[in-house]
This record gives sequence, structure tokens and C-alpha cells, in this order.
Amino acid sequence: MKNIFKLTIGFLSLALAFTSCNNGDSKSKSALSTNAAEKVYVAPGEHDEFYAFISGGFSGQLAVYGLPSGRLFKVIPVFSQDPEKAWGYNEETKPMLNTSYGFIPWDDSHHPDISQTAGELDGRWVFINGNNTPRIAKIDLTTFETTEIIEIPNSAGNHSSSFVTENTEYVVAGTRFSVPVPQKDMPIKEYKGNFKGALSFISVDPKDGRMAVKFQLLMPGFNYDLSHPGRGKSHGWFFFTTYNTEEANSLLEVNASQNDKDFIAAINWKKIEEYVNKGGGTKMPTNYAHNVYNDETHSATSTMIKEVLTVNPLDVPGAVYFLPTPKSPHGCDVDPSGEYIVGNGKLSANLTVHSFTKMQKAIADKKFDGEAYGIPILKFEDVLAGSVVQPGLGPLHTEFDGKGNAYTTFFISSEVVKWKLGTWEVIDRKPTYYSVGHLMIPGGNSAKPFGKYVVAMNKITKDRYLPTGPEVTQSAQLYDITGDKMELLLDFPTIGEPHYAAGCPADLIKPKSKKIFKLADNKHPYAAKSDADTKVVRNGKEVHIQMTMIRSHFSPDNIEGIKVGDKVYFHVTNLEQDYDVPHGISMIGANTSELLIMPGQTETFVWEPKQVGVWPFYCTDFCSALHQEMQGYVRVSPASSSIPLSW
Ligand code: K7E
Ligand code: RUQ
Ligand code: CUA
Repeated sequence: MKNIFKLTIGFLSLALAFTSCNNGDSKSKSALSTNAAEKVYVAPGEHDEFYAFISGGFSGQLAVYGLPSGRLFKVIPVFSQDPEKAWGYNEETKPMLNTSYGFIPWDDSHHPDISQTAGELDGRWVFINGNNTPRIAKIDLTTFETTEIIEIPNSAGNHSSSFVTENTEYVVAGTRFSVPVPQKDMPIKEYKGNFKGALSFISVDPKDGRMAVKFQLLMPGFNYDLSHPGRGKSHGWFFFTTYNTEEANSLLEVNASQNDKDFIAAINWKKIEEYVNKGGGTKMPTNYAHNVYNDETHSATSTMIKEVLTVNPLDVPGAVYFLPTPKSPHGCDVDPSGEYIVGNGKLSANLTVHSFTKMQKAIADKKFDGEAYGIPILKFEDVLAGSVVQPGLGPLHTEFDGKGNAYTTFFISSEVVKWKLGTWEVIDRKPTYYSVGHLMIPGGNSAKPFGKYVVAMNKITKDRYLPTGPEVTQSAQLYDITGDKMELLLDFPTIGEPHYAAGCPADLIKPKSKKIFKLADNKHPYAAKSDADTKVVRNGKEVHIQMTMIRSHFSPDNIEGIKVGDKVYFHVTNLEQDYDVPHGISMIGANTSELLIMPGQTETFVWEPKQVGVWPFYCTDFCSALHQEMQGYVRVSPASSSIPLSW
């Protein structure tokens, strides 16, 4: 115990002193095998084998890369405004960023996860969490656009999220911070015993993917750090790592690392689902936003929901157990068979692996080691499958290759360690440059991983790239894992700080991702589907322009009768029906971004002219040889003017 505590202090000071991580070892750069370049080379015009969806961390976005090339294809705005796509700037998408706190165009997004059917990736959607103002977003993989965002009530620091169950029955969101539920004004010192940790099970409609908070389990006031679903034999269960089981209100080391072991919470969600389907649970008044993007109107609506179903774990006997797990476990990872649950104890010397079979036996034998707030604690020895002995310093996350091997990242010793499930022996280790967080094997969080590559995502790069002022890019590193030994192939920069990523074979998504919206199906209330539909309508100080765009003109392109003090809505429809022919539009002095409008779609921006004059607008996307001719003028007259609207 004393020794472990000493180790803890050592680990912590190492963790705090980034500079003591592996320092720039320039020899490693030339140590690449000569065929590394060949292995990542995707010839011009050729396609990559895998998609990788890498979280943008504090940029609130999700970046789409190809593997093995590491080429960046798209940055999908999720919890962010993006002037490139007008996301969060145009009137159609602003409601997507609505919350119970108002319009919040930013978040900290950590963990993308691809939807699954029967435990395998199905390539329909990617889910990702917003940590800060707790939200879960869903991205449609036919359009690569965010189509739904749901806020999570009673939650704070939505970190153990957004992982999906085997058939995407649920996307699960767990609170990092326990808080008063419902929120109230109370002394912080009275945290212990009074705060709650909400674990939310958000159902996903199998047809349209529509999300709804089915129930929230109100757990003791620990920090719920990460989670992963059971699969195969453990289908129906969900596992969450916890830290601060001391329930300290200040996490200075002395407070938070007292307990030799924290817990992995094992939740039998099937049992709780049965309980709530029979009318169990308590409806609690609350307030949270549910934002849905409609493909037909090309616009989003935001609805406030006033109630959530909460469940007290003590009301569902046999649904919740605690598995003691040494020293502040971070990642909670389940192997493809569903048997092994890895608790990555950040401050632990060994890596702990629990056995689902042993857990079930211990539960059946009722062999408990006391309880916490009435929830049975299983005996460590009774659930332990094995330990990887001293594999490295500061384990964070583990992924699996589907061939019986696991790969764990070590933040402090800056490396990926490959080890064998069942024998727990270390097979290989490779340095990362530097301070790796998550890692990703395509399908690595499913029953069927594609164990060809692992991507390590690093927090610090120091000397690895051309310097760019005080901040250097964060980065990912690609390793070939087809042999016994991992082989470093490639470094590539990431958007923001990367946390988790999700990868899948390109073929799963490619065939359905060249979507074109049919103009005939456009149900936007202000769509103009031909030049005959175009008009300009005044309603007091509000003016609505219904405009079209097609190579290479706007219609109308000369508008008069607008006055200072008007609020002018440009509703612009792209009449094109060819793949990949967007047009843009921008207006001088408009307090918004340009619009980039896809074929068949209508988008809207607002312009409030402040000065009289004749003001130009133009197409922002180089669309044809006559792109530069795609322009128009709006004449703005004094507020007192009686010039009629004309176009
Ligand atoms: Cu380890 Cu937010 Cu998944 Cu980052 S967390 S690394
Ligand atoms: S930290 S290992 Cu950047 Cu929040 Cu996650
Ligand atoms: Cu339309 Cu450029």
C-alpha cells in the first residue's frame, strides 16, 4: 500500500512534467523501414482502404481522414460554427446548436463511435459526445452531416460517452462530474453523499436513428470517466470506469487518490430496460434541447423536453455491481468476445483485466465484499481475469485486433504496448511521439476489428513538425500491426486535440455516400425551384428574397427597394442536380458567413444593411468558367424612401 502510494506520487509528478516524456529522439525518425512509404502511398486518383473519423477535441468538430494515407477529406462541424459550410451561421442549422443554456456554438468532443448491427460496424451513423454542455450528436454517413443533437439533463462533463450497444439499441452517455440532481444552490463541501452521477441510456430508433433519453440511472456521486458496452456473452451489460470514489470535492492528489481501488461499474441495462418498460422509474421535471435536422426541408428544429425518466439503482436488484479496479482507471475497454473488461488504471503499476464469466459466477454465488450506497461490491480476486505486469506508465486506453491481441496506450511512458489476451504477456512496445491518449483500430470497439492498422493519437508533438509559433500541431501516428511487431508508418496532423477515433472499411460507406438531394423533393418553405418561383416580398421591415442559383447566374440578380433598417432574408436554392456542384453566396457587410449550398438545397442568411448604396453579392465557390460572372447588386435606400421593391 505504501509502495503503491509512492509510485502514485512518482507517476503524478511525471504526468505533470510533460518535458520529462520521451524527448525528441531524432534517431527514431530515420529508423523507419524503407517500405513504410510504400505502405502508406495511395497513388493519385486511388482511394484509401479505410475511413477514420477522428475527434476534433476542443474544436468541437469531427475530422474525416483516409487510411493508410492520412489524407484529410473533410472537417464535419458538430458542436461548432463553420464558415466554410455555414454550419451554425445559416438560419437552417442555427437551431442545431440550441441548448437549455441558449445558443452554444462550441463544445469539447471526445469519442466518436460508429453504429453497429449484431456487434459489427454498420456504417450508418457516427455518434460523438460534447463534454462541456452535455450533448450527444449523430452524423449521418450518407451526407457526412450532423443531423441530430440531444442535450443530456442532470449531467456535467459528458465524458463516458458516446458508445453504442451491439445493435445500436442505445448510445450511452455518462457524467464525468457528479452534481446535485436536480441542480440546486448548496455548499460544495456537502458533495459527499449528496451529489449524483447520471448515466444516460439514449435509445436510437432503428429506422431513422432518432434519439431519445430512455432512462437515466442515478448513481452514487463518483466521477464516471469512460465506458464501453458488453458484447457477445456480455451483451446487455455496460461498463463504466469511476474515479474519486472518495467523493472528494477537491481532487488534489491527497484527496482523490486515497482509495487503493476505484470501481468499474457493471450495469445490466437489459434488466433496467425491462423495469422501465413495465412502468418503473420516476419522471423528473427538467429542461433539455433535442435538435433535429430534416433532410426534406433542409432545416433543423429545436424542441425543449421537460421531463426525464430516472432510475434509482437500488430499485432494480441485480442490475448494478462494482468491480474494484486499481488506481483511477481511465479507459474501460471490452474485448471483441465480450469476456475481458480492461480497466486502465492511470496510477497503477499493473494493467487490470476483469473476466465477465467470473463476474457472473461471483454474482450467482453472492460473493460480495461489502457495498457502496447499497450497491454490491464484488471481490477483486473473484472477478480478476489477470494482470499485465508493469507494462508501462500511465495506461489510458486499449483496443483489440481481433486476433487475440490488445494494444494499450501509456501516456507517461509515451508508448503503445501490445499484449496477449489470456496470457497477459507483453509482445511488443513502440514509442509514440509524444504522450499518446487514445488509439484506434478500425472496428476496434466491436466484435469484428479490422486489425491491419492502429492509429495512436498524441497530445504533444514538439519537434515532429515544422514549428508554427507557440503551438505545434497535435498529431496521429499510423502503425502497421499485421506482423508480430508493430511498425511505425506515418505521422499526420489532426484538427484540435484528438481523443478517440472510429474507423471502418471504406466499402461500408462509399456506395451510399454520393447523395444528391432531388430538387423536386425539396420541402423548404422558401425554396424557389425555378426562376418562375423567385420573388421578393416585404412584410413590414422584414424582406424575404427567394433566389435561385445555377451555372452561372443568380435570379434575381438586381434588387431595388431595400431600405436601411430592413432585415433581409436571402433564401437561396441551388438548382443544380449534378454531383459535387455547390454554389456559394456572400453579401458585403453581412454579419454571418457565406452559404455553400449543395445541389437541390435551400439555405438562408440574414443581412441587415446599415448604409445606403448599391451593394454587390457574389458566388464564393468556383463553379464554372463563368464563376466570376456569378454576381448581383442590391440597392439600399434611406429608411424614409418610397422606392418600391423591384427585381
Ligand atoms: Cu482519454 Cu476524453 Cu477519451 Cu482523451 S479521454 S485521451
Ligand atoms: S485529457 S486523456 Cu486531454 Cu481530458 Cu483525456
Ligand atoms: Cu456559382 Cu461560383
